[in-house]
Amino acid sequence: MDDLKEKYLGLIANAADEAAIEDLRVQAVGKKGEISLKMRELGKMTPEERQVAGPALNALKDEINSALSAKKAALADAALDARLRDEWLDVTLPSRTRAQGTIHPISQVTEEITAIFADMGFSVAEGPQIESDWYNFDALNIPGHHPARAEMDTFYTHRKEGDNRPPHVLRTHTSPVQIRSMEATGAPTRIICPGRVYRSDYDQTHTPMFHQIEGLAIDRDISMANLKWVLEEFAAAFFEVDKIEVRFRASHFPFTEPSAEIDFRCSWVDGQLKLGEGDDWLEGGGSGMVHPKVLQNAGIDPAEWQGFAFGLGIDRLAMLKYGIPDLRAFFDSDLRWLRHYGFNPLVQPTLHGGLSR
Ligand code: 2NL
Repeated sequence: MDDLKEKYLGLIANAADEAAIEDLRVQAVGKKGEISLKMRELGKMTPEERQVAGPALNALKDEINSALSAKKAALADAALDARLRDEWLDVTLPSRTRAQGTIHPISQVTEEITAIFADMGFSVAEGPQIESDWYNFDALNIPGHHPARAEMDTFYTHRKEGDNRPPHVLRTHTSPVQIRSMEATGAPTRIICPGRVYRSDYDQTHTPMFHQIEGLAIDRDISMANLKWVLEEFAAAFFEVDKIEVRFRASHFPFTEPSAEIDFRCSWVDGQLKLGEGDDWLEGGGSGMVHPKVLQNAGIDPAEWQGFAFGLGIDRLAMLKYGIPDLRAFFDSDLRWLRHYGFNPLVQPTLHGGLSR
């Protein structure tokens, strides 16, 4: 029995892995293992012999079993240690400073605008780019016969032969996102909706896909004065100047009443645009107080709530801020252009760290 004990404890101590441990377990204490066979011999012994050999064999079996599990645990620990050593990674190392790609100016400007409005308490809402005609037009007080539908040069999808439901459209503005958001969360609300929009138009200043950002603030006593302040705060932060004057020009949109075109004070000296000073005005977008019918269509009671909305062209803002002359180049995917106008992907635009460094 001492020989058996020495043999197996030695083998267990030298086992290389968990598979070897399992082999040894079968060999020693498995059903047909060496110790088990010895136990079967107990039957042939005299009662006196059995009284000595029985407990001794049981003790040996226990000892081998605990040696097996101790070695198994030690091997598992060693395997884990080895894995942790292999997979070690120095997370304190700085990132690579020369990244492969650059951030597209439209993504950069969208992030900059988002940072500015987030600071004023607006959250970002997104929605589908393929819309029903209800969300894109009717809910916004643009009925079927309204010239705005034709003016928008809408892209329509096809219906199957015989399906007379109105076709879906590629959204012509991000307003449908605001309708969906009002339906979902009700009033009060403060959101901006950046995203791709589509109109069938292509020349020096128009591409069939472009980017818009709309803003919406609904509460019990929101006014055009709040709108003007928000736009002035936005423009000063975006163009990185101390102060900018906003001018409202009377306008008309079916979804706002009253409606105003947004102009920013600027100067052009030697072809160089400067914002916040001078005697010129730069067209910035459209705005107004949300039409009561639009609030109603979005499930908000216009007797209790009112608010402003505005729409800005992201691509145009990017061209103005970064001196990009041709709109169409935005979507050419020319690597030389992208490297020239692109932004460092490791620098996030923030109000405290700077928008465009
Ligand atoms: C423009 C004009 C505008 C809006 C967008 C809006 C959205 C809802 C309700 C009312 Cl849900 N209005 N959006 C309002 C006025 C103007 O955009 O020329 N954008 C570049």
